[in-house]
Amino acid sequence: MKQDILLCDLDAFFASVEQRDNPELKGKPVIVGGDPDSRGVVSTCSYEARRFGIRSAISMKEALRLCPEAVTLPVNMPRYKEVSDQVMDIFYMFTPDIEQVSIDEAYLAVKAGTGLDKARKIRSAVREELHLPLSIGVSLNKLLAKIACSLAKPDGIRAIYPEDVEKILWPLPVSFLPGVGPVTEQKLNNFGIKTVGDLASLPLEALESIAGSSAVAAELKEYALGRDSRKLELNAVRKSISEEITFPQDIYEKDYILDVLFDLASETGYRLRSKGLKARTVGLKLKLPDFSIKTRSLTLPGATASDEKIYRAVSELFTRCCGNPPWRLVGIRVSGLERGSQLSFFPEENRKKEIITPVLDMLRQRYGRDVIFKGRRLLLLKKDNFKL
Ligand code: TTP
Ligand code: MG
Repeated sequence: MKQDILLCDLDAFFASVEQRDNPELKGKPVIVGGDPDSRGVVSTCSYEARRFGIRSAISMKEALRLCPEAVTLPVNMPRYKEVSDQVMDIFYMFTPDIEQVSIDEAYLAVKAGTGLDKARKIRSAVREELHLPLSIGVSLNKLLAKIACSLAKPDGIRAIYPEDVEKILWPLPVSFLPGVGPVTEQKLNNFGIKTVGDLASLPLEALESIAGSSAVAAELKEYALGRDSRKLELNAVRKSISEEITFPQDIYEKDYILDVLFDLASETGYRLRSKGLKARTVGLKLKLPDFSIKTRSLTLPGATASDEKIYRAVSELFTRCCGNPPWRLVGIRVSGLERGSQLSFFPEENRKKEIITPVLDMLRQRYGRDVIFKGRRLLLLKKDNFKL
C-alpha cells in the first residue's frame, strides 16, 4: 500500500518549551544545558541563540563566550518528556502508524496523497494546543521526508517528491545524507565530491573504492538518487490513548458534555481493552470560549480499562474545572499505560459487568461502533442525531 511519509520535528525543543512556559524568554537567546562551571554542554538553544553560532554539544562556557547575554537554563527532562507525550498524542490523532525516533521527532505514515494536507493540520494542532513550533517534511520515503524537514526549519512545512530530487536534493552538501558524518564528508570532499548530485553521478565502483565497502557504497548511491526502502519501525506500545470531539457549535449544557464524556470514556475503555492495556492516569481536555485549551488529569489508585471508572474520573475533573460555558471541544486522554490481562477488566465489585463488557466488546469488534452501545449512549445519539 502506497503511503506518504511525514517527518515531524519540533524546533529547538527544550528551549521552545522553556520560552513557552516563561513568556519573558520569548524572542531571547535561550540556552538549555549543563552547568557552565562544571564543564556542562549545550543540549539545545533557541533560534535567537543560534544566530550567535551556538549549537548543541558545544560547551556552555563557549556558548556564553559567543553570546554573554544569553539566558541559561538547566535541563528539565521530566517536563520535556511530559510535553513530548502530549505532542505524540496529537500525532496519534492523525494516524496510528508512527515511529518515534527521539523525544521530539517522529515519522508518520498517512494515506498516499494526503501528506501535505495532514502536515498542515498537524502543525496547526501542535501550535494551537501546545503553543510549540513544529517543522514537517513530507515525501514518499524516510530519507526525503527527513531532508525536507531540515529544509523546512524553523517552523515550516516542505515537501520533496521523487521528481524534485534533481532540483532540491542534488545541490545539497553530502552531509545531508544519513550516515555521512564529518569524517565521511571530509573523505568524499577530498575526492571532489561535495554535493549529493556529485555522489549521484559517481559510478558505483568508484564510490566503493572511496567508501571501502560495497554495502555502504550501494546505500549511499541509493540515498543520493533519493531512494530509500527503510520501513517505519512502528511503535509497539502507545504511551497514551486520546479521544476527543470538536462540536460544530458552542455547547452550553453541562449535562450534554457529561453525556459526550460518557461516550468518549466508553470508546477509550474499548480501545484500552482491545489492546490488552490499562491506564493509571485519566485526563480531561477542554476548549474554553477564548479558545484556550485546558487540561487536567487524575492518577487513579489502580490501573483500569473500565468505561465507568474512566467516566467517573473525567466527570469529576469536569465538575471541578469546567469554568463557564460554552465549550467547543472535550477530550479524554489516558496515560500511564500498563499491560493488563484482557479479561480482568472488572474486579470484585461488579460480576455482571465483568461478563457483559467482554460480550459488548466482542459484538462491537464484529459489527462496528454504532451497533452496540449502552443506554446512556443511546440517549446521546437520540438527542440530536449526533454521530461520533
Ligand atoms: P533536535 O531535534 O536535534 O534539536 P532541537 O529540537 O533542539 O532543534 P531543531 O530540531 O529545531 O534543530 O533534538 C531535540 C532535543 O534533544 C533538543 O531540544 C535537546 C536534546 N538534545 C540534546 O540534549 N543534545 C544534543 O546534542 C541534541 C542534538 C539534542
Ligand atoms: Mg527538534
